[in-house]
Amino acid sequence: MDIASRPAEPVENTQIADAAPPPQAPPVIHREDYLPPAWLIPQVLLDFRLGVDATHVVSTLSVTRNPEGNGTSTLRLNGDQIAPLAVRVDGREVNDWRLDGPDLLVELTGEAHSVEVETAVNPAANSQLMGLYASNGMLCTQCEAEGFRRITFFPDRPDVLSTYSVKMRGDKAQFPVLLANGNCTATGEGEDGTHWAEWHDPWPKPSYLFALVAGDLVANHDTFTTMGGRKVDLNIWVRPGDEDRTQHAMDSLINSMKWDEEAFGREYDLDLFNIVAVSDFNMGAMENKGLNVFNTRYVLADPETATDADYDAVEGVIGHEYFHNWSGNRVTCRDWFQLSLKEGFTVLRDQMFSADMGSAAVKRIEDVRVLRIAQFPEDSGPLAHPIRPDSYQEISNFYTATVYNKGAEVIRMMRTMAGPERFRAGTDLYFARHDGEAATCEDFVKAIEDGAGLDLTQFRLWYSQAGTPQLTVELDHDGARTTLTLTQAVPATPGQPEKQPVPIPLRIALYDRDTGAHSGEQLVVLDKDTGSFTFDGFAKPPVLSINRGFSAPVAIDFARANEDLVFLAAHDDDPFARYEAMQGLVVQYLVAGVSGRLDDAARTEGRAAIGAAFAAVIDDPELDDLMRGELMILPAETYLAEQLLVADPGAIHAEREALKAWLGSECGEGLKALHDRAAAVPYGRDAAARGARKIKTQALTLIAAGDPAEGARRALAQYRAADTMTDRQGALMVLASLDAPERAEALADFHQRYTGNALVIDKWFSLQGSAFHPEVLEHIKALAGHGDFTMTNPNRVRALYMAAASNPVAFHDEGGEGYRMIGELIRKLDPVNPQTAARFVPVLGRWRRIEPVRAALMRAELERIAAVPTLSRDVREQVTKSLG
Ligand code: 0A1
Ligand code: ZN
Repeated sequence: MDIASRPAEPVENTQIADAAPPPQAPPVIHREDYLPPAWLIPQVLLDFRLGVDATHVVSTLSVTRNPEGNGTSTLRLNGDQIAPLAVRVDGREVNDWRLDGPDLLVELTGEAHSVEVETAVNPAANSQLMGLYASNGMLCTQCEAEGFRRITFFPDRPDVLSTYSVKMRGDKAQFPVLLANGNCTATGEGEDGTHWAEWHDPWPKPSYLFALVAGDLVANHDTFTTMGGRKVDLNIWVRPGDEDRTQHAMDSLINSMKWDEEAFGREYDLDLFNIVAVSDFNMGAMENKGLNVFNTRYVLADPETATDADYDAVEGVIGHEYFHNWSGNRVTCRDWFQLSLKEGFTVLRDQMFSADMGSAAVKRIEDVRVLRIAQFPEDSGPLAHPIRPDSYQEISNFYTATVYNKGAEVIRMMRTMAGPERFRAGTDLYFARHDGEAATCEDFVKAIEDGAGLDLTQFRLWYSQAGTPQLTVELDHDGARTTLTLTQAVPATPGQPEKQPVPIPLRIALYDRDTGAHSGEQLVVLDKDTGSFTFDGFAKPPVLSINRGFSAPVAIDFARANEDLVFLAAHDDDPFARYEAMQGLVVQYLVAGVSGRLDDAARTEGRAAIGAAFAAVIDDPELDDLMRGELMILPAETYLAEQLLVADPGAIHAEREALKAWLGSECGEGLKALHDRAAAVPYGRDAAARGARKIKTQALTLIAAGDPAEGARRALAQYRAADTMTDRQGALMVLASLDAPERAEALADFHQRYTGNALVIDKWFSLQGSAFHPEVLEHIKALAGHGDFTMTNPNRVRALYMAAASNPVAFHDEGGEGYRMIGELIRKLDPVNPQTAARFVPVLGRWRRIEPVRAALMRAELERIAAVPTLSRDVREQVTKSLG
């Protein structure tokens, strides 16, 4: 039976249920329990006989006793769903090995040995996509975090660094291209149509950075000469037919290599850099040494099939993986609790790179939006954890927005406090000090402290405490003196009831109401529960611009007059603060609305202020369109829910939609003019043309909210005239939410036009899953039965169901249908791909912050999942914590 169609629920028989052992809680691993490895593996030889259904692996480890280890004679080699076919020590077969659960234990008497282990795996049956698996007839690996142990037995922990030599043999017709880490050192022909290749990676690395790829692939090839004069061959490998869609990825790679030299002094260290695109992948991409493996989504791009946002994502992920070569590979992590050491820092580096490649202002706004939508809810829910967690059951569950995005914000704060030059001195010291090592977050902080000359004693709390600090702001004006009083509270989170104040660096400016100007930005650091800062020289109360550039990842509670927000939205010279003022205006209004605090007069006043600010944004000739587009984006419903202790998602949706409709008609003429102007801008990849495309769809969304018939008419025209995916997808997105005849026509055309192009068909699923259409749940059910839907491809599963789970109309359906749908998905997907299944649990885990009727339904769904006795460790951990 196909694994995906196994019955998901236990048989309803109380006798069976009673007899079944209770589900076992997976063991908890604690950061404090770290012990150095007992044995080191300076060298690894791997010999692969490749086959899609059966791959045979011989691994030869040179094993030496670690002088810093505990002296045990037992060598523990981790395994996961593999069995040893043979074990040899110093060339002689031994039989006294034992299995301890999934691990292989071998007794060693001396100080250094050669240990050889044979295993066999079935890549075609590997639906988890961890270890060695088959994707579209090719073979590839994913080893981070603990996938290497699904290929061969090994001390699969990041502090065991080895040099790898790999030999692989396989059918030449099936696998014409054979790739591994490092450089190719020899190739040859074998018998029966086979061929082989040997690869050697001179840089010691942990097992999670191992990679192998074999398949029928073609490359876009280029070269890059490093600052030290090394000529590097660059290849982007894709399936034949996709090569014309790789140029943007190649340009992004070359830009990344150059940028890392200039911004961080980091030079590439091999003669070859390979990227391979695979269509079945659990995450975005993987930084394996010299052989990055990418989800096709972050490689393939052309104007016909990729939106401008997709182009940006390709650039950002290519940069991210490339930057890992130093922040992650040359300096790696001692243990998985240190994940943010490489991820937080590398996200910061990719954010800085993208900012330098395009509009820094827009990039900052986008990054903060992601943080608020994805990380803030995580930090205030049952799965909250510090950027350096203290414990885990399944490490895959800790590749989170907290570790990645809050991790980046924490390092960004150090940069803000040090200034760019001193921060660079700190990172230079970090790389010099720890090159070739498996380091800790503490090592990083110490290097920044020493190199940048900062005292980060108290700042370390950002690594150990979870929860988004809440900052209350008061501004008093008395005579000529202005006093700013700041109060912080770090909320309690699971396992951390008491918190200490953290240093919060805030870039601020005070605007003089009469002149409309400020006399310079300042950095204030609040490092106590409460602090006051005084300013002289203002005849009238100044207008405060605070947390400029989002200098600290905090939530701010500052009740202020609409008039001040309108002023900042129009005048602030910090683009982020301008966006923030616009958001603040809308958030204040919508939150008051859903809380029943808006009487008619306040509603009229609130709308008038928002309408005036919007009209100014639409008309402001000084604004570029990319920035105009940002200012026109209304706060997300999840972010609005985050402002409330207990949220009613239905009320939030209704209030936000009502504002959209009001804005659409109030600013209708301006929006139509904007849409017409943008539609006349010819195609280009420059900022002006991209900006025009961005506002085109923003305007269309609001026009459709105000006047659905006019919206549908314009959307269909935009769809038909589209010469880019940006315009086509934007138009289809608007149509997908409308109950209009144009909808079906455009959706059918889109599917037919892009049949066979998986990434675009993903968009087709996703657009319908995220539509605010009254029948969206029926649509999603029908799509789940569509011939193009499959549970085995994570991109397709996410396209439909992440869209559904993030769509308030579908997910928060009053009857609980959306919760049941996601619960059922988790139960069905878990046996196929637990890592991807576990990603859907946190949305249900938000139940405590949702009104009681829905909360009960969400909780019931979590309980239904928890009752499955065979749950994976991944889903079990998330569900248990979400219920607890
Ligand atoms: N290190 C990668 C993320 C990654 C983690 C786990 C994976 O397993 C499926 C894959 C990729 C990054 O930060 O890009
Ligand atoms: Zn990363």
